[in-house]
Amino acid sequence: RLSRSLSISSLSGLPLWKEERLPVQDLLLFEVSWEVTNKVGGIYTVIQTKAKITADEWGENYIMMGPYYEHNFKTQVEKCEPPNPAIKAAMDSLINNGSQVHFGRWLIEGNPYVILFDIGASAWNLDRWKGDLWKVCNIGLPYHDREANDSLIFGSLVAWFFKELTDQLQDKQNIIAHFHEWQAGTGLLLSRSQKIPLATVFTTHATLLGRYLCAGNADFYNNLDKFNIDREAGERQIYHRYCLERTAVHCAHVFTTVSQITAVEANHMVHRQPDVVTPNGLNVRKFSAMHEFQNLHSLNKAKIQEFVRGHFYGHLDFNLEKTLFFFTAGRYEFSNKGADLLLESLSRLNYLLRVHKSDVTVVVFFIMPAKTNNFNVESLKGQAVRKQLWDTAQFVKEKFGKRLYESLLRGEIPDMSKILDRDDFTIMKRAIFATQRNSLPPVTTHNMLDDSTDPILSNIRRIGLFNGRNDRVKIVFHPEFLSSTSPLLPMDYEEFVRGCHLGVFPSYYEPWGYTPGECTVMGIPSVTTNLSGFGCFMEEHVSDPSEYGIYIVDRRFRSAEGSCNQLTQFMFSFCQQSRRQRIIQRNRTERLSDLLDWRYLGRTQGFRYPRPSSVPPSPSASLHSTPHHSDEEDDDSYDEEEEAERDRQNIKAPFTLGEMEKGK
Ligand code: G6P
Ligand code: 1S3
Repeated sequence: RLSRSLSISSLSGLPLWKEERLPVQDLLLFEVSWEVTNKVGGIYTVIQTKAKITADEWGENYIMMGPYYEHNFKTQVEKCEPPNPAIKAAMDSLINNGSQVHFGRWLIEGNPYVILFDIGASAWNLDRWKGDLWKVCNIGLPYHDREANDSLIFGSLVAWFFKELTDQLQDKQNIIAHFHEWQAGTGLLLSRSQKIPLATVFTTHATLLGRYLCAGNADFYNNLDKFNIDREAGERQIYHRYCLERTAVHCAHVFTTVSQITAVEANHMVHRQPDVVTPNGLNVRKFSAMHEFQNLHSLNKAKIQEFVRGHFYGHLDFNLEKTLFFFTAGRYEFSNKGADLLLESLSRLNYLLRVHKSDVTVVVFFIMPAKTNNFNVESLKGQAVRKQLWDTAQFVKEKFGKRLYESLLRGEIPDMSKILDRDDFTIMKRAIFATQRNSLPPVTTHNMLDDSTDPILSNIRRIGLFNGRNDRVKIVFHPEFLSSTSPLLPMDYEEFVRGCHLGVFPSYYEPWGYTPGECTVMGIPSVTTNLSGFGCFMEEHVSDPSEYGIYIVDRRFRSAEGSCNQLTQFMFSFCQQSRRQRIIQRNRTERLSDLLDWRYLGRTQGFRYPRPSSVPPSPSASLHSTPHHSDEEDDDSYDEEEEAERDRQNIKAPFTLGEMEKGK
């Protein structure tokens, strides 16, 4: 496998290198990130999903580097010896000089090798390494900034390792080192300052200033060229971090970012135009049966319905078959992730559904971790009440079944009005009485530590969406990541997404945005914005994204009021779709997954999905267009393969990137 050649141009996109081809066995590729085996945010997803295809291509010459945490190592890594003697010798050199370094295989798809550095065990070097940093680039780190100090220890260890490794290799193998984000960037700048012979790549997934300025409600995109960035960083007390980031950016041979919009941001916030934009992908698993993901939607929706039965006990005066599940999820950055816009739009959606006397109910889940004191009693009680009703129903059903059976054995049809006795009715009445409640179903599932100042709760209080009987929009704020072991909503994130109808991510600051991408590969429609890398990518590669279930809110050229109305309209139109239209739309959404597959991402340039030839699923424009559909909710006769085939013939071109690949 390693005898294959690697075109460097596919890595960097630099015209200078276009013709140069180096054999893979002469290269070692290191990927350095704070999130290797350590889940903090979106970078973990990038690294973890890319591992398989990279390991397939690079084999044993691909190694990741990250910080060592005992728990992560024990639960995610299989310890082993480094097969490359030079790597072993370099590690031994660090270990013999008082540091701790661990090697193993990360137990994810692709099984990549990882080298993990113990930050705590090397902390005794901190003062000396701070002095070294100051000497080479005049950046001083304050003692109280733990993250910056850890970044320096990590970076110093990485640079030291590379020094030892290159001494060992003596030019026998060349090294490419790819660093992610400012925490890992310190290793890059220290390696460069020591003139270690590495080819370096630095990828930013968000600039420090971009994140801070947007979270502070600055009119960011209209003032990109007007900020005094040094002053802004100083005022936010992140000047030293910003210096580390900017130095790493300028020291890298190749600078990349994850989207065009972040490329523009980087140009202003760190003063370097990225050499290449490398969009984020996913490790897409295709089911052999085309409808498998639709079945999974049904199965998982049933689990969410169970939760809703418990949570809204005593208030289940809405039809669960006509209830849609929307959700938003991610890091709890209230305005950056667009939770502010979503809440405002939900209040308008509630109004629209009410005045149109719609029979549709929307339950909206907010999955964003905040500080809590665990689940609240009312939510737990809801699930207990549901369970009790279920047990009662089973008990009565058993009795009923037994009596019916006996009577049939006797050759009699029983008198249905007498088959249950007084006790049975008493049990059932007691169970129903237990569902009486004086309070409204809670809007949050947990006891919040900052209840009175929490931004989601404060806004719910302002707009008055309290899960009242007349509200058509109900809210469930689950301030903790989902887990299949939860006593409340026992589902993992993937199952939950599959069971929902629409993901809503109206972010203001989102360099890429994995959440809508994850929805897409599972065939779940989603809302994104033209300020997110994902939204811009879809606009570029799909002729009419909303036809494929990708709704892009314009947050760039419209006022906040305009964006809010647009989001409301998207959601309202979605609520007007029939079940059949939703099924068709999900099929189309899932067809886009090739676009987000790491295997094809490098080849998407110039590729554009045409508008589907048959039904425009957009409900407002197309409620009665071809192919003729019946509005009967349970009509599942639509044939997805037929439509895909029709599109293939109309387009006369590879319909998916996968087909394009096979045709090569
Ligand atoms: C999937 C299943 C169908 C089910 C449908 C419900 O497509 O294969 O059997 O009817 O989901 O869709 P809905 O949008 O109403 O949840
Ligand atoms: C960042 O993580 P975040 O959610 O803080 O990096 C992600 C991976 O590139 C990206 O998807 C996201 O938009 C950024 O914001």
